[in-house]
Amino acid sequence: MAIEQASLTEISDVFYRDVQSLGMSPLWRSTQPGPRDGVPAAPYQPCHWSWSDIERSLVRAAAIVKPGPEAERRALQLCNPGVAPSPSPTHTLTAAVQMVMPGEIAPSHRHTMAAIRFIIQGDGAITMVNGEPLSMTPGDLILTPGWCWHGHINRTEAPMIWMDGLDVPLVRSLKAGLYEGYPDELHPATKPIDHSVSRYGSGHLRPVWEQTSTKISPMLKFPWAQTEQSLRDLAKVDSSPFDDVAMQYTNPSTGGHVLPTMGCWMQLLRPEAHTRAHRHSTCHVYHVFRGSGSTIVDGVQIDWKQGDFFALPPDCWHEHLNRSSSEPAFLFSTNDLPVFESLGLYREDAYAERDGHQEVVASYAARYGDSRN
Ligand code: 1HN
Repeated sequence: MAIEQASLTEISDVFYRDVQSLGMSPLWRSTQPGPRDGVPAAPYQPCHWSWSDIERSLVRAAAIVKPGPEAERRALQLCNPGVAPSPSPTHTLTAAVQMVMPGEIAPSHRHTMAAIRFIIQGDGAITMVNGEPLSMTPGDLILTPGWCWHGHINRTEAPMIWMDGLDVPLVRSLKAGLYEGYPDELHPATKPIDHSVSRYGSGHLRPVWEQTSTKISPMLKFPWAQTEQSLRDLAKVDSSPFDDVAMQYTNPSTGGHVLPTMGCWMQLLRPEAHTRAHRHSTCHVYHVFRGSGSTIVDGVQIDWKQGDFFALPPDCWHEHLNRSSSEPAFLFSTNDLPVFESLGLYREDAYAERDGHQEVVASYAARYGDSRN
């Protein structure tokens, strides 16, 4: 018996060595691609960045580097230790905060990675996207689809600050990243300012001679005034139990997402709103455009105020609160929803216990405060 067992062990050892050397791997020894009980769980931590840290760091960066040959962009990437070493807030999305000082030019380049910009501070600087000059005002969303030439110029008297969101980690994982610098400083304007807003900006009308639908929104800027009005109008008639008054920016040619890899939302949390918790397979990076409140993520409370950023990993339970009794909160967010929808991977569950509200077990500072050190 002992001899038989020993020889079986020997035979299997030889087998495993042989299949490995032949470029094969026994499936029964591979780990499963997800939780074995079929219950989703957040694979990494959420993360929070305060506006005071970001703004102070941008001011310091302005004294150290100028956009141009030494630093193509003066942008600080938001890094979640949960996805390190990727310098990103989630495993699919990059987020950065960029500052362009008066008189500065961030030279044109293009890459296969797509970008969105949400304007935070300043008024009137220009992003040039494939020959279309787009003027920037706080609350505007501006798109830079993949492989479009883009550069930034600030001819105003004040610093211009915005959020950059990109699909860099996703495109990198697909080994589809390509980059090219423009041979001159700024790719020139070939269209009038805000050209695509003039064509499609009404939101519900399009030129009759335009019949084509494209996966990339032909409208490259979504002005704040219209966004705010749409949210205030929707608030009068409807809301979501999980996101309160939330709207997705839409591609006017399809009604779908603005880009194939990134979706964008603006959310109005009404005074004293407290949403029910849910979880979904997508991840989201939030910027607090206006107001203050909290988001409870897997029982951990993240308190946020104007200018802050926070990132939600996939499959975390989360619910939002606006604690003000008089002021609305406006949350901008970007997400990887289009990828999940087009691949048929989107899942969502409502939190069934405690009337849809989680028990708060820790503050973000107590749970993760030291995680960046
Ligand atoms: C980029 O190209 C810009 O063009 C901003 O303004 C931020 C972050 C990561 C990778 C590329 C820009 C970026 C970026």
